[in-house]
Amino acid sequence: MTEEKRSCCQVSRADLFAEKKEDTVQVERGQQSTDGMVYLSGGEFLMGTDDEEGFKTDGEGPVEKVKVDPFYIDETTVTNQQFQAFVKETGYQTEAERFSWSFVFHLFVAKDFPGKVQQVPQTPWWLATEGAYWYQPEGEGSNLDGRMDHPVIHVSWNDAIAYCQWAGKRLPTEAEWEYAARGGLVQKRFPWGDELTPNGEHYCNIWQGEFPRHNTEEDGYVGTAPVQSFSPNDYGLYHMSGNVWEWCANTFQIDRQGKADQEPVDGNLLKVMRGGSYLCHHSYCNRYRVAARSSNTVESSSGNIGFRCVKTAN
Ligand SMILES: [Cu+2]
Repeated sequence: MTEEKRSCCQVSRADLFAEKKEDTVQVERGQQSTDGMVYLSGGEFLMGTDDEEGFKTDGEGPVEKVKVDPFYIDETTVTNQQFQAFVKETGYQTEAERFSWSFVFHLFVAKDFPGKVQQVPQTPWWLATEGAYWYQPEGEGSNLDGRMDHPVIHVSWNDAIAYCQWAGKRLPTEAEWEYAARGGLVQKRFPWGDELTPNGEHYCNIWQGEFPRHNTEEDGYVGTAPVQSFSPNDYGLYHMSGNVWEWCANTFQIDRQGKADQEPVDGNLLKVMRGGSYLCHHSYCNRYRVAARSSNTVESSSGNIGFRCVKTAN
């Protein structure tokens, strides 16, 4: 995995010096329900890919038979609306708030933005933006008007865990995530098949045009899209490719058998992220394929990372 390949759409707090305020909130369980979730019966499936275009250095292969137990999974990623309900009830403060900044893609930061902005050296299209957090995704002066049905962003793995705790749910394991994303199809590139745009139609929210400056918006979006836009896969799940990266429960290991544990980065474990985001483009990262993998530290957050929850079925 070269630096350039890694960096187009993934950025980590470990890339910059960062200090944060202590957490004071104890999250308690709220109401529990399986509304908006799909029941999946589980079973064996073929995980990963041995395809030429797959990134061997990411551990996309070898293809292996993996079994998952029955579970419920959110049809969509967690929305701003849902996350707001969680925050209102618990007073939870996200890590972006405690660090007082998060990573925003450069095109979304206002030219006359009054706050502090710091460019990430290797990935100058990522700006550590003062005051950016889920409720004001582009920093001070921005808001969620018209975006309550968009995925919540600027949430770290730790934030996602806190939300899950409150919702009586959990993050999917990587295997559960991929099983769900494949929607019953066997060894296809995308949740809907092998072709990116069947009949010229867009099935996901990724980048078109010249990264990182010009997005032609052919799919209708530069940034996040509402969580129910585009067609769901055959399991009724939306945006398993594109829109926002989704946190998974497990620690990232190149070797999925667990023989080669990933070393912590600055003392932080790396957690798996799947699905790719609105910034993914074939020429740069090609990680909107269903077998593609990425990772990040538990306290990292950016404008293209979100999550969905699952629940064990019993
Ligand atoms: Cu990408």
